[in-house]
Amino acid sequence: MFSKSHRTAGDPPASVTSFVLAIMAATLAATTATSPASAAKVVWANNGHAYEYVGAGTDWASAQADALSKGGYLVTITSADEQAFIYDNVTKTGGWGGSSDAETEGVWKWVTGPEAGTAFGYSNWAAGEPNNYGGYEDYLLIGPPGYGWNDSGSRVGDSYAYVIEYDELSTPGAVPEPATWAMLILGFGLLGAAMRRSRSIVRRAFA
Ligand SMILES: [Ca+2]
Ligand SMILES: [Ca+2]
Repeated sequence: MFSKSHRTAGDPPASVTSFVLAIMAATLAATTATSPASAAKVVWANNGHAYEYVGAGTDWASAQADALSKGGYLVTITSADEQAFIYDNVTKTGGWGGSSDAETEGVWKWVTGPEAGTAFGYSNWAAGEPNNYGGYEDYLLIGPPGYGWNDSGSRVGDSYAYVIEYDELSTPGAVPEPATWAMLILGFGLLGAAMRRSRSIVRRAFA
């Protein structure tokens, strides 16, 4: 009797422990495998940033609003290497990027992300661009490889895909979503209860 209880000191019943751990492991595995937010993101090892191509066309302001709502920003391409990575891994057709000359015509700068307010170092304008065609082109539209960047407008009909850049998601999908946290908290709670029950069995045996 005594030796049997003593053997379980500080150690919850194996069946309960393994059950709880199985719930927690399954929850983590399911999140990692099925998180839709991570499916389209690609991480560039050079800066740890994640890039996401959104194929649904929209105007520049709506694209930036969507990027912000997701915790990112319209992409800022500040080196030939970053441009090459995007062409090779994110999109070959391009889309809106985070630059504008809306504030002062002809003065292009980054207006999104950590580079907001800074002038271009690297640029990839297509031949003859930016040309402010029609007098209304104030937003950066990344063109395909071999062409380059164009300035485009934000009128109805100026509807394009876009690229979102994320600074904080060097391992997208690794951050458990709220439902997962609830399951993990439940799991830890059950584990704690099992351990307390085990200790009370031991105390009763000693009493
Ligand atoms: Ca960037
Ligand atoms: Ca243009």
